[in-house]
Amino acid sequence: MNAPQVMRRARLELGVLLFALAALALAVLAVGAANCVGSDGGTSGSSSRAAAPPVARPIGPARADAVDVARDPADLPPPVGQRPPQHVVVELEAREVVGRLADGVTFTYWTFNGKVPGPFIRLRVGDTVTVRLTNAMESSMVHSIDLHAVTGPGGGAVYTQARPGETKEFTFKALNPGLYVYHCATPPVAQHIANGMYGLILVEPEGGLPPVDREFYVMEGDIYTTGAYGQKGHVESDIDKLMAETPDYYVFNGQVGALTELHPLRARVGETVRIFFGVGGPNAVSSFHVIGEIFDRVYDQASLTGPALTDVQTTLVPAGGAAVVEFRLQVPGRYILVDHSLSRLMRNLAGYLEVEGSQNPEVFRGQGSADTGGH
Ligand SMILES: [Cu+2]
Repeated sequence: MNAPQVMRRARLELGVLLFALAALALAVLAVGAANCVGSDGGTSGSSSRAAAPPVARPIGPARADAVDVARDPADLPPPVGQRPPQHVVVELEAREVVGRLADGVTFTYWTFNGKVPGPFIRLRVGDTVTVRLTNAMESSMVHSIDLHAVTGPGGGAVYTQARPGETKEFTFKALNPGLYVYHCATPPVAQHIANGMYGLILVEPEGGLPPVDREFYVMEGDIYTTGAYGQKGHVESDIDKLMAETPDYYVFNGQVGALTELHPLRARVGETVRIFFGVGGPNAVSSFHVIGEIFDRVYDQASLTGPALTDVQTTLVPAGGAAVVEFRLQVPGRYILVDHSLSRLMRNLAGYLEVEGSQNPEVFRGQGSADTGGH
């Protein structure tokens, strides 16, 4: 054979060999798949796993020492007021705490200062800010902070990776007004956020925001647990569900019932209300809506330096984003804060705004007694 013939022959033999190997591999896979289905009723393969109903895995009993981590939505500092830019020191502590997640369910949270969301930080544009983060001695993980209000690498995370017992700090100048999310930025970042490490920082524009009667601080998060939704006991974070973006719980202010049973928002007819609303996530996007109200003004994407949108029903807030909404109260009763992806309401994602005051039949009236539900 001449050289080209040798090459053709070699290619032919290689082709036959590869074909035989491929056939063998397919046969092995087929036998393996058959064994999986045969041995456990079809729950091993990835496709059959998706179709299987959720299985409650055994978990330990709920922890008796669990605390409420929910941040009261009325817990935020007053407006900065008319002052020149100054140097502000913000002290935060990363703290791992066992908290009540839902009725009969406890969860190991990772927090800033023991509550979810972390403290509401309030500044004005032009302030110089030193952020000092201490990681509690009892922590099991490294923690850090990335503030979206920061101009600089990592939003501060490059200087704040703190081991248990360490304190780290950095300083930045608040150049851009707005309402910004902050969060832990230690890998896996999504897990640190899902476990509760997020909050809001407001950089007021020069002259501040227009005065209102009441301000509230509300954040939404999604939580991934080793138990099924509602399964009673103590649960930890579940990395597989986090990777699949299939949360068990959606929460306002850290835990189920935070803004209904523990800390409902309260106001009176005739008052103006402002809600600073953020999404810690890590993954879910929120369609924020208040049942029975219309937002008179929405600072879309929490941009405070352009004109606000007016007369908005539902506002879209991205993961790691925020919005500021304002409205005036004309009619007493219970208004329900929801994410209008309403399957999440079926997981008890809701908050109450309880409004007291005189009836206003010109604006709203009915016959018979009112049913407080809706939607
Ligand atoms: Cu962390």
